[in-house]
Amino acid sequence: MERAPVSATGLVEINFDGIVGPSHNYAGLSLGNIASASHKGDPSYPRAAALQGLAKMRANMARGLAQGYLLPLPRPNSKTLRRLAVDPAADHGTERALLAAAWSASSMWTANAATVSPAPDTVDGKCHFTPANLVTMVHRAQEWKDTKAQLDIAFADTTHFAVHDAIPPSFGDEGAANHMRFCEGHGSPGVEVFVFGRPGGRFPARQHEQASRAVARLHGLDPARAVFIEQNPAAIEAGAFHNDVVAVANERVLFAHEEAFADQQGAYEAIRTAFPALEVVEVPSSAVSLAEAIKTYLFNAQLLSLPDGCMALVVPEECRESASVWAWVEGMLAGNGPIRHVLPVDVRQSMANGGGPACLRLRVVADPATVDPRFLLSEKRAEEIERVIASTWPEQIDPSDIGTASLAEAVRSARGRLLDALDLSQLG
Ligand code: SUG
Repeated sequence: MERAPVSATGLVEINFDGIVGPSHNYAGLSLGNIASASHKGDPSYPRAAALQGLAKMRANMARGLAQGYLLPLPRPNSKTLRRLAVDPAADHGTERALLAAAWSASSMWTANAATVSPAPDTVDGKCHFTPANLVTMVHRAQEWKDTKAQLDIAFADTTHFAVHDAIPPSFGDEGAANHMRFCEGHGSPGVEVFVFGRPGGRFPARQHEQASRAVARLHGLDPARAVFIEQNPAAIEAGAFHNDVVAVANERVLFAHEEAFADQQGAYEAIRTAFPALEVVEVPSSAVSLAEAIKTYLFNAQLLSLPDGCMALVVPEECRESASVWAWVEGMLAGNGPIRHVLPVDVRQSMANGGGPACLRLRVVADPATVDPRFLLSEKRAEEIERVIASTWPEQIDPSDIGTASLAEAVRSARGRLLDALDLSQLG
């Protein structure tokens, strides 16, 4: 198999996907996330969800790309239940929603786990991580300490990595979902772009400008190579609760919807000033409306550099089912642009909660030899993960199952089996 190009420093992009946890369910917890709201109360299929995610990881590994994973967090979260004084058997109203929050498998969306600044961008030459505080949503605000515990193990080598605490509230930080990096190659110095929202609209602006600026300072970025741009309030209003619902970047390419940014041309200019080689692939609203882009998650894609030097876009299957999106994709492929392949993937269980292929992964640039191997996927580990999921993940969860002692026990024991299989029981 051809391997991903290794830079002179041994740095490659490693995608760390979140393994979908055994309590995956549809509780309608995320205001402003249209898929989450519209699937509220549907039965969920955690086993199928986790296997879909694993198949995506395996497909990328088979393309010769380095692949890692992060583990599901402990659920139901007894600390959250205790701190909010929630009755574990609450059966209606706000208390029921808080109960569901403590059961959420939302850590699967690792694009919100942290912001990552690779070593070539930082003043001390280390790769920096800041876990996202996710303070806007109660079910997500409980994630960061347990996420950090995993980052501390996976990236324990302090000669190469620095893992910070989350930015304190009240500045909301949602991590890599609102961060893009431009570079000539993953191992060369990059320009980092932070996209924030301004509060005041119908839906929460989940990324605060001051959180983005604090992350850039913490990571020791060169101010001339850190760019801050505002997300289009109309995009947030239409359901783009993170920038990665309307834009994605890889190396010198920005793939964005025409209505992604508050000042579209100003945003391109600001990036180009710091990174003159910028190549923009813009999808006009006349070809794909903002609503259709959000429904299909065309931009919530993995834009990958393949070992042969081509770029491929891994999009949700839903894109192929949309006449306007697929017509645009076919036209784009027939042209001479930088994106040479478009590869649909089935992550429907995650999509129904507003999480596409890009939400499910955290991009890290590192030499795999410096990462704790227990977080790196191999075919053997994929088989073990698959075995545990197939034998212990609940097949179906109905809304009324949330809060029951029997499901709590099944979920805890399934996660425990996975930790044991991966020799990570210390995360207990
Ligand atoms: O935070 N959905 C997640 C989806 C996160 C997508 N991530 C990126 N765009 N990078 C969210 O809104 C729904 C949970 C529920 O309703 O049960 C949820 O949390």
